[in-house]
Amino acid sequence: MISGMEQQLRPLVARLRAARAVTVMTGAGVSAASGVPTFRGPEGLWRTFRPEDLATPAAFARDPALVWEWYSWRRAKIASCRPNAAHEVLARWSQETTRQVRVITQNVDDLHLRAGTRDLIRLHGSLSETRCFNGCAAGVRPWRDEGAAAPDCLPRCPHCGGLARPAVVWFGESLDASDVERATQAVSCDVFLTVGTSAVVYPAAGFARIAQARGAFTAEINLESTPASPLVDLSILGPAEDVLPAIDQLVL
Ligand code: BJW
Ligand code: ZN
Repeated sequence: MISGMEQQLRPLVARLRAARAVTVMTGAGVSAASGVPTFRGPEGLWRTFRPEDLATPAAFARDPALVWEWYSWRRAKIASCRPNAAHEVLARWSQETTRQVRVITQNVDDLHLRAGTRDLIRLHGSLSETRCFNGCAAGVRPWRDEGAAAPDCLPRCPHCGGLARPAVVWFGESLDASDVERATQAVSCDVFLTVGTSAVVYPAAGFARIAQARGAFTAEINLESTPASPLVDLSILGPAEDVLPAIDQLVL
């Protein structure tokens, strides 16, 4: 007896079995089951906090203590989170030697890395790293920093003494050129799968369409429909932490 879900997954499973190169792009929905808040939706961060107050260079220049307070709270939150079944499946796929599976993430938590994902492409940086806000040459390179910032003693760049900032990509900022280059290469694949992203933030939101134009079979796994749903070859509605393990079992 074939379940409804299995029936729905069949076209994707067939493509995954035949694929030599698979690219998976993830968003906040992949980490939701681990307890990391998403950005959009009923429980999302942007319901309570305004991105223009917290996630732009202008917001940091205006009130660095407020921005650091928010990021310190989020650092503390992710410290208690663990990778879930979705991260684990993707980590295992990335370690395969028979086909190439590349993972691109928009997530700034470390859960893909902690699950063991190889050669992860992190488009929006890392919540656990800090870099110079002053623009000094040496401080461009982020350093590991998982601590909380004290409002009266904000983190400083060890190279120039200027203010340091979370090493994430804010709205209006360019993504790291080498990450974009790696992602652009990864978009050339046989199967391009997006998981747990609202598909509204660019350039990431444009990758599925580019992959499709280059001949990839495209699929989306998400709790709800997104602007990408009508464009992809297959849209699967469901939680990533259930759907990815189900696909993993069927592909075997
Ligand atoms: C589940 C689930 C479960 C829940 N299972 N699913 C072209 C067109 C229009 C605008 C632009 C454009 N190009 C650039 C822009 C401007 C801007 C942009 O895209 N704006 C749009 C919002 C309109 N982009 C930028 O500014 C980017 N920079 C850039 O392009 O530079 C060049 C440039 C410079 C100057 C001018 C113009 C161009 C940078 C974007 C940086 C995004 N930064 C953030 C914050 C990171 C730091 C931090 O964490 O604080 O990144 S914003 C936030 O959104 C975060 C995320 O990575 C990103 C994407 O969110 P994501 O992952 O999709 O999460 P959600 O919450 O939106 O969705 C979760 C989904 O999961 C939901 O659908 C749920 O249903 C689902 N879900 N549980 C499966 N269990
Ligand atoms: Zn500096």
